[in-house]
Amino acid sequence: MKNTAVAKVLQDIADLLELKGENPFKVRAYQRAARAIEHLPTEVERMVRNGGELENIPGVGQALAKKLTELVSTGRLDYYERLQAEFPEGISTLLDIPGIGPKTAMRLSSELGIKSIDDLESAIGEGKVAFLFRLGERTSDNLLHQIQALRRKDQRIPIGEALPVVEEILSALRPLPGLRNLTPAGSLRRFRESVGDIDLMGTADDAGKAIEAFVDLPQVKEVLARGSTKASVIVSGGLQVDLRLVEHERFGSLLQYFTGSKQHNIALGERGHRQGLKLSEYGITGLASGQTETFASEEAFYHRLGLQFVPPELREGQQEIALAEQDSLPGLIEVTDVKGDLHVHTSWSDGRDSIEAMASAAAVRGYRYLAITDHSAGRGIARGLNEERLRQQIAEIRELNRRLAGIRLLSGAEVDIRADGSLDLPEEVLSQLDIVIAAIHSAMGQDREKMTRRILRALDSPHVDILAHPTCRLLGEREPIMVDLEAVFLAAAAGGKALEINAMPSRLDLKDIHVFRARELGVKLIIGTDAHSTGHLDFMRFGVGVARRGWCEAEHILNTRPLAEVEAFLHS
Ligand code: DGT
Ligand code: CA
Ligand code: CA
Repeated sequence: MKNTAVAKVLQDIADLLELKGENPFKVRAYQRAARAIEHLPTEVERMVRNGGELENIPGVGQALAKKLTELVSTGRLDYYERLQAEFPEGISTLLDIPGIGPKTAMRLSSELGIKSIDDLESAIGEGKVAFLFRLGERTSDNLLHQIQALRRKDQRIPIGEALPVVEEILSALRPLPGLRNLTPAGSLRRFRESVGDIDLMGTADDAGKAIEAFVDLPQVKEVLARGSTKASVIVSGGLQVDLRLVEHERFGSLLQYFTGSKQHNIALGERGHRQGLKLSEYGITGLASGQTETFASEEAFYHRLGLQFVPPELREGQQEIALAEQDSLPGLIEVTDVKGDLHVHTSWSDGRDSIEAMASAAAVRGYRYLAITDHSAGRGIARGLNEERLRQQIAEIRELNRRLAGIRLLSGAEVDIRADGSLDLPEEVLSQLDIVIAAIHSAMGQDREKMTRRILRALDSPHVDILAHPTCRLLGEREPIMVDLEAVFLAAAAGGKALEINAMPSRLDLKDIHVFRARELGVKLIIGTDAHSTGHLDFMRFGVGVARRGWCEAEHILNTRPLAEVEAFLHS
C-alpha cells in the first residue's frame, strides 16, 4: 500500500470524524498524520515490516500506530470501515470536492441521494442543487467548476512541459501597459514536479483590458470563464491557466494566498486566528477591529505575522512555519550558486555536440568546470564508448584543457551497472578517469532485494564517485525501480559517495522527498543535467528546484563548490 493511499484513508477518517462532530483535536490529529505520511520519504509499509518506528511520524501515537499497522499489513482497517458504515455511501467522495463541507455533503446525500461525482454533476445540471440550498446559480456553477477542475487534476502535467508554456504566456503579456507583477503562483511556483493547473497573478491599472488581452492570446483554445478581474482558459496542450488581477497595493496577499499550498495556508490561517487575525487574498483583517491591512509584497505579509519570508518551495505545511517563527529557515540553493555540471554527454556517445561545444556552452553559463561523462559500451546503450575510445577521449580532453581558458574539463564516464552490480568498464580504465558516475540502464525489473544488493555492490567500487538517477523513473512513463533507498542513502553516506539529482525534466531523480531524506542523512548530492546537447545545460534550474524542495542549501550540493573542493571529494 502506497503512502498516498494510507494518507487518503487518514484524511477520510478526519472528514468523517468532523462530520460526526467529534473532538476537533482528534480530527486535527488525523489530518496532521495524513499530511506527514503524504510527505514521508519512507513507505509506511516498509516501516511496519521493519518493526516499530511509526511513532516517530508527527501526529502518530500508539493508537494510530496500531491502526496503521493493521491497514498496511491487511489492506483494510476495521475502524475505518465501521466509521464509513455510519454514513451514507459516497460521503467521502463529496467531501473531497473543494467547497463542500460536512453539512452540505450530508444534505446532498440524504436529500438528493447523491453518491458520486457523476450524480452531483447531473443534479447540478437539473437545477436540483441550486434549489436545495436556495443558492444562486453562481454557487451551483462554482461547484460544477470545482468538479471539472477535480477531473482535470487526475491528469497532472509535468513541470518540464508546463513551465515553457507559462513562460511564453508571461512574455506575451508582460509588455502590456499598466500590467505589473505578473507571476505564476500555485504548484508551479512551489516547483512541484507536476501541476494540476496554472495560477497567474498580477496587478493592473486597468484589469479589464489585461483580461481581454489574456483571453485573446493565440495560445488560448477555450475560454472557461471570464470576469472583470479574472479569467480561466485552456491553452494548447490542454493546460488550464487562471489569471487573477488586483490593485497594486494588494499584490502581496494575493500572491501569498494563491501560491498555497492549501496545507500551508490552513496552518498559517490557524496561527493567524490565534493572533486575532484573519488572512485572505485581500489582506489581513483584525478580528476585533474589522480593519483590513493591505500588503504590496509577500515579505511584508509574512513579517506582519511575525514570520520570516518562506520560500515557495517550502510551503507544504511541514515545519516551515515553526522554523520561520524562529528565523531559522534554510538559505536555499540558487541557480547562480552552481559552478559546474558533472553529468553531460557528447557526440562521442549519444550526445549531439562536441566536447568543445559543450565546454564553451558551459563557460557561457559561467561554469568553472564540466565533467564529460559519456556512456560506457554497456548493453542497449546507443553508441557507448569501449575502452579504446575512452582512452582516446581522455587524451583529447587533456589536450583541450591545455587550450581552454576559464573552464576545466574533467574526464569521466557514465558507467553502466550490470545486472549483478559489476561495472561495465575494467578497473584499469576507471582508475584513469577524474570522475566516475555509475547508473542503471537495464534489468530494471529486479526485485527489491536483488536491486538493492546490485546498487550497493556498485557503490562499493572504489572508483565510483556518484550514483546517477538513482530510481530510474521517467515521469509519467516508467515507474521507479524497486530499491531500498534508505539502505542506498546510508551506504552512500558511509562510503563518501554522492547521489545525483538528475535535472532532466523527464527524470527529476532523486525527487524532492528523497532529496530531503538523503540530505538529512548527510549524503553528498550533485545536480547533473545529463545534457545530450548544449541547450540541455539549461535543465539545471529544474534540478535546483528539486533541491530547494528538498531543503538544500548550496553547501549540500557538491557542484556549487569550487573546483579544488570537487577534486578533493573525487580523490577521497
Ligand atoms: P495544483 O493546481 O493541483 O497543481 O496545485 P495548486 O497548489 O496550484 O492548487 P490550486 O490551483 O487548486 O490552488 C492554488 C492555491 O490556492 C493553492 O495552492 C492554495 C490556494 N487555495 C486553493 N483552495 C484553497 C482552499 O480551499 N483553502 C485555502 N486556504 N487555500 C486554497
Ligand atoms: Ca494550480
Ligand atoms: Ca487553480
